[in-house]
Amino acid sequence: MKEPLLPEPSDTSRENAAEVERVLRTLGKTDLDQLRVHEGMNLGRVSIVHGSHAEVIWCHRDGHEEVSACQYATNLNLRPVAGDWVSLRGNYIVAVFERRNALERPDPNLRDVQVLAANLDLVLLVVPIDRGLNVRMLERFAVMAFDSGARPLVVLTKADGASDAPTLEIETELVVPGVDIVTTSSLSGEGIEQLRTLLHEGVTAVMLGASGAGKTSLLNALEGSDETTLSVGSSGEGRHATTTRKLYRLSSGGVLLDIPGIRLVDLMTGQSGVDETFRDISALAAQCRFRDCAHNGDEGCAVQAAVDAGELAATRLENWRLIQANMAHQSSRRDPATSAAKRKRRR
Ligand SMILES: Nc1nc2c(ncn2[C@@H]2O[C@H](COP(=O)(O)OP(=O)(O)OP(=O)(O)O)[C@@H](O)[C@H]2O)c(=O)[nH]1
Ligand SMILES: [Mg+2]
Ligand SMILES: [Zn+2]
Repeated sequence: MKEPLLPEPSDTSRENAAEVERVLRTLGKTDLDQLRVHEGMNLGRVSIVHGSHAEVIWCHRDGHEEVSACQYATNLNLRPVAGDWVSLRGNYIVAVFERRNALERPDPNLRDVQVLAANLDLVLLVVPIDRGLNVRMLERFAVMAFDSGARPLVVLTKADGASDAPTLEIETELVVPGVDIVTTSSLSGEGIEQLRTLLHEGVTAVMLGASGAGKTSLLNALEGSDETTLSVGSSGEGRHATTTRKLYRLSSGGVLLDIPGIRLVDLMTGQSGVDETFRDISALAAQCRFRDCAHNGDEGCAVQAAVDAGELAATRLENWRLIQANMAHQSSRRDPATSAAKRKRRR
């Protein structure tokens, strides 16, 4: 029998590595997350960010886990967000691992992109149906979700208050073709078990929706927890019950990020997300005579022809136009050269 060239690791260190891996899995680590730390450092995942420090759930080398408020090392490579994997030395975050994807929107003052959450498998588009379906909102959220690179999933909420949920589900399918839909009620418990099944170990999900859509209520229904929710005003909008982005570990094994409601006007859209959300229009556009067809009375426009033939809803094209206009507006505001040029022209 040949002697092994290298000594086998001792049983205890093997066990501990397995225990560390087990803890990281409960934090949502997947095979896609390549996390290697240097000697003397520990691995963790950011659960909440409070300005100058972050709460990190992390794992000792011996496999026991801890939650610490961590400061940022000087020259930290990235500003951490909820969902980030980090290297810790003591109570300092010394490195943020490269993100495999991220949910983003522009900074409210439009100077920079704001990262809402990182390293996601699912983006739950949380949309209430107790006052019918807000198609424009769903479209915007879908575009944002597709742009993140994670898989979108529609979660219709407040089904207990909906007049005709089955019809609204069909309407939803037409807005986001090919995206799965779960209809829920945090009040009656409808759909909650189905959601639990989807949020198994290895899945990190973030809830994207307007304030008052019922995101935190979903979390409470899933976990039997008691996080703050607030009633919705007559406009249907909530009052920002949730004010921080926070990562929760679910009893179903998955990880769920609850974030404050997003206002429709804050939504950023990217072209690839628009193309995914409006797959019907993208497919038709390939048949237009001109590659840069604006589908707005252009000669040989296949999209307009489909509307005329009753094969594509005119409102669908109208919404597509609105999103394109909004995108152009946002990118011109983001790009200082364009804004300067505009200001000049206005003078
Ligand atoms: N009838 C009914 N009401 C619901 C349901 N889910 C949530 N609500 C109510 O909707 C209101 C807003 O719910 P929240 O869970 O706070 O909404 P949110 O999306 O977390 O809102 P923000 O934290 O502000 O972004 C609360 O008054 C909830 O009781 C539901 O399934 N049915
Ligand atoms: Mg909330
Ligand atoms: Zn066209």
